[in-house]
Amino acid sequence: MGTCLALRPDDYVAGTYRGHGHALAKGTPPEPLVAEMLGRATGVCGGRAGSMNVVDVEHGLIGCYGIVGGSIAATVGAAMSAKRQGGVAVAFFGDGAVNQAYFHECLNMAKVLLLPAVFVCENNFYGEFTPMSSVTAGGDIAGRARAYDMPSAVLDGNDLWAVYEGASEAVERARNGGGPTLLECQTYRHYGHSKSDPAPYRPKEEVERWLARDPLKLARARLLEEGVTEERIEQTEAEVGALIEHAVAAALAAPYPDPDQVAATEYRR
Ligand SMILES: Cc1ncc(C[n+]2csc(CCOP(=O)(O)OP(=O)(O)O)c2C)c(N)n1
Ligand SMILES: [Mg+2]
Repeated sequence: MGTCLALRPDDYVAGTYRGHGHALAKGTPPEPLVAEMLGRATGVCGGRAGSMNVVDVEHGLIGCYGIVGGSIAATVGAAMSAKRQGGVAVAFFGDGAVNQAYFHECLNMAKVLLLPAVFVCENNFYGEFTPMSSVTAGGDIAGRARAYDMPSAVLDGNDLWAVYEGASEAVERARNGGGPTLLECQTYRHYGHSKSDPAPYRPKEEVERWLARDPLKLARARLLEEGVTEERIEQTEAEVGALIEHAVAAALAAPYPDPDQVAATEYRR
């Protein structure tokens, strides 16, 4: 959310298999997004992409990728196009993607071509069941940008304002011809890797420390501090809750795509 607040509607983003938040933040309305998650014909991809591979080009979401790090390569391609149009392309990916070959290929190419790209690593310190520190030589993700003479920053990924400020700087640099940036946003998974993972491999103290820093709790505290009233926050929460409930009900009532309709499998802008 913090990153997308720094973008224009026609900028590009690519997300991960945890891409629903990326889609919402970039402007995909909840109704066709939920319908896509449930495989319905009213989904943003006609129910053919499903939960992990949502695409919404109309809102600049060039794709969400079930392949770890797929967003990085797609973003470099989008940034080549964005460069001609004055736009910016952003890749979201996990700590698990930074040891893949194409992370390095793409950062190198983005810098050599001075592309308007922002690489946003959502470092939640685990890739499935594996601690980041045990598979990432050096342990310093942002520091890898130095090898490419690329600006980088470590941000508090649970602080909306910190991410917005860091992303704004990177996006402006990209838009003004200053080339790519690598941002490492440090955060945490509230649950296991997926709903079937109880995550017993994470130390209790570590989980408690991070849950106390829930980004929503932090944002609420900051808003109250800045003079936004409790009533206003509750009203917004109720409005958002109603929007989501409506989207879920509409999706559940919608039909599945017709498998005989070949046209339904094709993407049309
Ligand atoms: C190329 C590739 N290798 C392996 C997988 C299996 N896989 C799915 S999620 C995941 C963990 C990725 O961790 P990270 O990038 O840190 O993202 P997180 O789930 O923590 O957000 C793995 C290994 C995959 N989807 N793609
Ligand atoms: Mg991770």
